[in-house]
Amino acid sequence: MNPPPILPILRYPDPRLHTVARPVVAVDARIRELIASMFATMYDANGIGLAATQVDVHERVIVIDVSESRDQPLVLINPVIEWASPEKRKGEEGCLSVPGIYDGVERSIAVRVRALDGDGHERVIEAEGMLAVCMQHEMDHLLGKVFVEYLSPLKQGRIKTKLVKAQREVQRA
Ligand code: GNR
Ligand code: NI
Repeated sequence: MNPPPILPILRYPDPRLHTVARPVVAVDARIRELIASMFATMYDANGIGLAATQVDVHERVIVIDVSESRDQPLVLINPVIEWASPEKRKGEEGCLSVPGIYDGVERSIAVRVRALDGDGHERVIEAEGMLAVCMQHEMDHLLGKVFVEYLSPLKQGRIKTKLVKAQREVQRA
């Protein structure tokens, strides 16, 4: 078996990040290969999560690892939020698709999510802390939503300008 390829990550304000992902129809070899590539890509970029949307695949697949040791992989296919705590907290977020930008976003402090795992088995995950934040951030990606859309239009505009400029500079180099 070849090592899974590291995939290019779409960068905000790429319009493809606003695509709504479709449900996975069957957890087959193609999906398992996508998952392996997504983990390789996430670990390579030192991220704690990655949604398929970010690698330009518009199907409902998420990989997560919030562990310090980078050895607690979690796969969420066709995830549904069954319950979200009414209590919310504002925490600093970043995104591999919005490099170098960090800002506060309000999220439910706890969630219960139903999803299929990498073997296609249904699982229910109860999460709080960083895992709860990450699951909500990744499920937003599958709906075409990037965390900066929670910020003021002024901040969004500044972030767009900054990233477009940075992208132009790396293309010139
Ligand atoms: O690596 C990531 N870190 C992070 C930090 C705070 C809140 C959310 C995240 S998710 C992010 C990886 C990513 O962009 N996933 O979509
Ligand atoms: Ni992200």
